Amino acid sequence: MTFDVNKIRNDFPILKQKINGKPLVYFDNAATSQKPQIVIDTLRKYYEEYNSNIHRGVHFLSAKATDRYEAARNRIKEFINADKSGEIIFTKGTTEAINLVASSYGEKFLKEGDEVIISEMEHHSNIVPWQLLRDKKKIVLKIIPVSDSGEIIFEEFEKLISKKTKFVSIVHISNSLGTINPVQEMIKVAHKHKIPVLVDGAQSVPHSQIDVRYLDCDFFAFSGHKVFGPTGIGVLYGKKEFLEKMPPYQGGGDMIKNVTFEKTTYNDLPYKFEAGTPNVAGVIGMGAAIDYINFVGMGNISAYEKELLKYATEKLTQIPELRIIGTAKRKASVISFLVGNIHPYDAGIILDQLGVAVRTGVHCTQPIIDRFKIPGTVRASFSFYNTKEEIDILEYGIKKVIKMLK
Ligand code: C6P
Repeated sequence: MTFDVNKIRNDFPILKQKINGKPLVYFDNAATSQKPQIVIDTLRKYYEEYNSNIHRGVHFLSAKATDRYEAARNRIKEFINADKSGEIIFTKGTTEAINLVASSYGEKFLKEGDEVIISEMEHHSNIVPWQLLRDKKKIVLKIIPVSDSGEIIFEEFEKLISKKTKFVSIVHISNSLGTINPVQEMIKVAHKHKIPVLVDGAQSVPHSQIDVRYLDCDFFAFSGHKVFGPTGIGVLYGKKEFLEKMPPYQGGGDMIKNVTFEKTTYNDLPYKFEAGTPNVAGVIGMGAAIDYINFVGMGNISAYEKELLKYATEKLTQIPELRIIGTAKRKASVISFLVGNIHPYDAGIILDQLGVAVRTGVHCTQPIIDRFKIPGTVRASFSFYNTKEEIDILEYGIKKVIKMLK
C-alpha cells in the first residue's frame, strides 16, 4: 500500500473529535495507541456474534472463538517471526510478561548471589519484578549506566558481566528518552557467556519490524494496546527450551492435563502459562491490529515516523528555552523535553487546553529521570497517523506555554 496519512487517519475514529474546542492532536502514543475501526469492529463482532469460552466447549460458538483465538496466536507468531506458536504466551501486557519470567525463571534457575543486569533507563515494570525476586531469593541487581545523551554505555555493560551474571533484562526502546538500544549486540555479548536475555519490546513493536529469531533474544515482551490493539492483552515470547523447563506462573483451569488431590500434571506450551479464562476478545482484537499493521506495512510506518521525528526535532530545537532529554543517535519517535524552568505538569495542562495530548512526569521510569536531576519531562510521542501540521500545533503550543508561564 502507498502511504497516505489522511487515508490512514480515516481509519481511526477517535482522531476526528475536538478537545476543548480544538482538533485533537494525540501525541501520547507511547502511553497507548489509538485503535483502527477494524479492531473496534472485530471486538464488537466477537461480543455480538460468538462470545464464548475457549478450549472447553464442544458447541459451535466455543469452537469458533477457539479457532479465532488460536489463529491470532499464529498471526502474532508470524509477525515477530517466532519458530513455534507454543512460544507465544498471552499475558495482560508487558508488565505481566516480565513478572512471569522474573517469577518463574527466577524460581527455577536463580539463587542467592546470582546477578541480574538491567539498565538505568528501564521502565518500572523491568525493575520492580527483579526487586521482588531480590527480596525473595537474595539475587543481586546490577545496573548499566546511561550517558548524558541517553545511551547505554556499552563498555560498562560488558564490565558488569561476570561469572555470577545469570540473566540480562533490557528495554529495546526507552519510553521516556526514545533511545533505541543495541539489543542485538548486547544479546551476542550475553550469549558468549551463556546468559539468557529478555527484551522489553513495549515501545519497539509499534515502530519497527521485530524478528525474535534474528535478534536471538530468549524472551521478548510486548503489549497489545501499544500496537493498536485492545488494553489488557500482551505477549510473552520465550524460546521453547526455556519455557518447557520453567514452572507455571499461576495455577488454574486450562493449564493442566490431569488434576487429582495428590498430583497435578501441567498442560503443554503455551497453555501451561495461560491459567484461567483468557482475554479472548483481547487476543482476537490484537490479531486484527496485527493484520492492520501488516496492511499498512511496517516499512511504511517506520519510514514515515522517522520523517516525523526529524521534522519535530528540527522544529523544537529552534525554541531556545526548550531542552530535549534524550538525544541518542538512534531514536524512535519520542521527544521528551523541558521548557525553561516550567514544570512539565503545567506545560501539559496548557497544551491540553489547545487539544494537544502529551504525557508529563516520570513516565514510570523514575531512576532515569532522577539520573538527569529533573522533575520529569513533557513527552510527545508520535505514531504513523500523526502529521507535520500537528507538530506545528505542538510548536505553537509550546511557544504559548512560554509566553504564559515565563
Ligand atoms: N509505558 C508509557 O506511557 P504495560 O503497562 O504492561 O502495557 O507496559 C509497561 C511498559 C513496559 N516497558 C516499557 C518500555 C513501557 O513503555 C511500558 C509502558 C507507558 O510510557 C505506560 S507507563
